[in-house]
Amino acid sequence: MKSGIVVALSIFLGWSTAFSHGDGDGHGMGFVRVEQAWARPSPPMVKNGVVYLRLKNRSNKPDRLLGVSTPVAKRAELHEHQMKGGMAMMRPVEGIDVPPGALVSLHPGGLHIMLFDLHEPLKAGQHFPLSLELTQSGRIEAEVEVREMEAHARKPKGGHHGMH
Ligand SMILES: [Cu+2]
Repeated sequence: MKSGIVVALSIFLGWSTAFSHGDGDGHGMGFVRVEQAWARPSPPMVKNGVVYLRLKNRSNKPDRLLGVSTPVAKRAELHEHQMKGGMAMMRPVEGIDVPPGALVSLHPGGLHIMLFDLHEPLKAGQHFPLSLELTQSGRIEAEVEVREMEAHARKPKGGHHGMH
């Protein structure tokens, strides 16, 4: 019984190590990986920005995103969008759960990362670093690409409210 558990654990550890070696960036402990991090360009007078990304949990342990920070903004918050009385509102969330094996998507109209007090406008083509703090994975460094949203990512009819 006991040896069965040890074998299973070592298989899991070997598996996760193999993956973290293939990551390229090799940051963090390799539980959760950041994919497709991007931000919209910000107009010159707008001091806020928004970041979208995907969190892939390759482990069998639950993880949770607790917070983010970046040198390009004074403050960053985890937000979610909600429909309230037919209007899209957003509010801060304390954390974002990343269950074992899950791919959690932060995308327009849903969960997102809000940047406050940008030091400079975000320009298309620019890249900037983003630090993510998770309970299991610890600190992960990601790179965010500034770009326009792809046409297929959103339905053409807007009715979009707010600064996103
Ligand atoms: Cu927001």
